[in-house]
Amino acid sequence: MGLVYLGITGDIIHPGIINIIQEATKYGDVMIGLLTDSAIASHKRLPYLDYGQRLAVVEYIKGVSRVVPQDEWSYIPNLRKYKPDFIIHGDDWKEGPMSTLRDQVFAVMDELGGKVIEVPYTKGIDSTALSEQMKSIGTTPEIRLKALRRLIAARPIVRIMEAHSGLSGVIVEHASVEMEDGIHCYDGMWSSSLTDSTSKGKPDIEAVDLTNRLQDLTNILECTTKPIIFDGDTGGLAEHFAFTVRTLERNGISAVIIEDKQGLKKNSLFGTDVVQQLAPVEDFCNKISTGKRAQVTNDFMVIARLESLIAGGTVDEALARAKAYVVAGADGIMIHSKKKDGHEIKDFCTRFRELYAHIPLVLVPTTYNQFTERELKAWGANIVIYANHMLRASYPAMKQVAETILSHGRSLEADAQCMPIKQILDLIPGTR
Ligand code: SPV
Ligand code: MG
Repeated sequence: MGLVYLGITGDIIHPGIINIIQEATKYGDVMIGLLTDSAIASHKRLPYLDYGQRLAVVEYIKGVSRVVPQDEWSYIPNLRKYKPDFIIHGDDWKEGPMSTLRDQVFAVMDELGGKVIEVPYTKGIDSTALSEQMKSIGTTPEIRLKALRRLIAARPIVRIMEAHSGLSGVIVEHASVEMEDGIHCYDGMWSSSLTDSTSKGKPDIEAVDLTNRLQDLTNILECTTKPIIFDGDTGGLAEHFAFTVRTLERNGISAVIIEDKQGLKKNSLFGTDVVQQLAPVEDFCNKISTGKRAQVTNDFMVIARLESLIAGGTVDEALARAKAYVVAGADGIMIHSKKKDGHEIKDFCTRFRELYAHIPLVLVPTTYNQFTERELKAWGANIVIYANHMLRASYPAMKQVAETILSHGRSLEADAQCMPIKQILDLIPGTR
């Protein structure tokens, strides 16, 4: 009898896993390598339960002798560390993206003098399929709210996409692309003041009130599970901001970002002719700390957005404000710029990281969009927000179809520019 290693996520315990554990006990003591949140998030969506909750379940499964953390997606570092006599795995890894890892595991076990045991995959049950079913069940405000902090801890960089309606939320929720390093998907949604107001044909001047914006949010909340960051504009008066924080929190929103402008708020990406006044530092600090005092949970985040660079200020000025906002209790900093070259943003990020190793840093690379997420991460960013792309994509597509129908006096020619009726009927569960 020897030591048998089994790596699992342990988010959904199903008969397929119990079957493998039972099989493993025939070879010796079963050591579970429980994948950490960051190991899972490097390849898939974040598990529903955090590591501690999963550990509490897995260590009581009959047949399990010991549970150790597996910090990487690959089993190899733990195989080298614990040198088990066996590793056991379902035989479903023979094909598909896991097959490379399988080859590596065979090579390492051979080198260590151990064996690989493959058990027939339990048909009809696998955690990926179950996770898809769980998505259709939905989430709770509490789980959704907490998810952003978990993602910041688990992902190299958290990827957020704008959503302004239920339908754009559905796209953000489900969009995924299989890449060499795993499945890429969006981690959450940005509720943008610009796209919320534009989709109503109104200007982005804090004119669309909170009640109105919450109606859009409710539609998104009803058909998605991923965390949401709310664009809180200036936050209004501190007294109003306290109410906004509570309302957002109650709805399961993870974070609000407020910007340090004063007077009539204009969108930051306007030309240089629009000069926006910055709020006095103490006033904005007071707003941040009023928001922090108002929140009920420990997990909600108030993120302070610096408009110094937009207003023509220097990186030094922005850093001075960032320090004051952190002292006032900000859970994160967003630095904004409309310059294309990204120099000042990179400079700010590097210097901010020298001051604060762990305070989350948010970037909105709408103008400096030549930089990849990998590069922004290297500068020190934790969250990247694609702030308006769903709305900007939909407008030209709708306009083109409207004009095509006008120029032909019928809709036949526009069909190629539209999704098929069958597809739209299948898109939303329950339509058929
Ligand atoms: C928004 O999306 O409304 C924002 C980001 O505030 S920006 O438009 O870049 O100012
Ligand atoms: Mg905005």
